[in-house]
Amino acid sequence: MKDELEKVRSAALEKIVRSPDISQLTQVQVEYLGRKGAVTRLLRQMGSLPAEERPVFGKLANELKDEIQKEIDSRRAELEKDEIAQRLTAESVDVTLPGIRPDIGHLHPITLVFEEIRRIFEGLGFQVATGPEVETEYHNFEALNMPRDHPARDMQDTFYINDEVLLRTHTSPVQIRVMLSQRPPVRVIAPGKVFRRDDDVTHSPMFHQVEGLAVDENITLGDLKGVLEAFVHRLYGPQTALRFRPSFFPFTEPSAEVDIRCVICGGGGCRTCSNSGWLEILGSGMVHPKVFEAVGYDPERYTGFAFGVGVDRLAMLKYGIEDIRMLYENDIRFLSQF
Ligand code: 2NL
Repeated sequence: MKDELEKVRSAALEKIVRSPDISQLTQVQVEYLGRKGAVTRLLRQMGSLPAEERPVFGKLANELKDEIQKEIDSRRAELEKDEIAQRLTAESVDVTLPGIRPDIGHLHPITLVFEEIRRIFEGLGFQVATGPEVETEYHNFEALNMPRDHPARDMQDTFYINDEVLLRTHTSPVQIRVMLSQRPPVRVIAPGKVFRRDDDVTHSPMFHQVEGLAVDENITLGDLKGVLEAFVHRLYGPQTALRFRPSFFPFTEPSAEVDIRCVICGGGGCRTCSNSGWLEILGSGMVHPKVFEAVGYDPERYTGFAFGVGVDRLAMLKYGIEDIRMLYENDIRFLSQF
């Protein structure tokens, strides 16, 4: 029986040290110390021994049981330590590694310039008005003193939907709608997309415009000049020189175009200003009495000024964009620079 104990002991100790993980160690524990385990069985067989041998054998068997239990506990502690060490290596995070930068969106340069213009005119007491891009001939042309036979109407190469419906060629019809729906005083700007049948290196069939309109008693050309000067100085800096040149539009009288000192060369002459030292950025004038008549305003009582500015060109000048097509291709490498 003692030999038996020794055999069980060496086999058990061997299996304990060789257990590669906690689950196999638990199996070894069941195999030796469980209800049907080898040591348990030996203790049960004690009854068949002569009475005088029982205490000695019982003592040895219980010592063996304790020893195996002790070995299992220490092996378990060792395996647990190993497992934790392994997890620490496997799951460790190097906090010094550079992070993965998420792609974030950018505002389009046209949007940035729209926002800047809006902020400037809001500061001058103007409100933003919007309206449909698909317009009637009436709001886009008739009400603006351009009857069907008016030469300015062929000057504008227009996308027609049908005889009376078209893609707006300017945002003036938004202001016509504002005047039709409210009495003076009016101070609005109308930003948005406009459409003309032009498509070459410097023209796009869709481009962006902001128009402005102020109507009240006693609005003068001086008000027009003051507002446009404040606008240019806030957009391009207070050192920017302006000049007003007489011009013609069917919807204003008198009319003036506004040039600014070339923001690229400072007036010395370059490709952008065609060596003139000036850049044409705005058309403007005093609202024509015929326009007031069309919207039911009394031209004897009210005067007003209006202007229109192309936003695509302003954005190109502001950000040094040379090719207008960059604005419409939506190339992420271009857009992410703003
Ligand atoms: C240009 C010229 C201009 C207007 C737009 C306007 C609007 C109403 C009444 C009278 Cl409702 N005028 N708008 C006036 C003068 C010029 O734009 O070259 N834009 C880029």
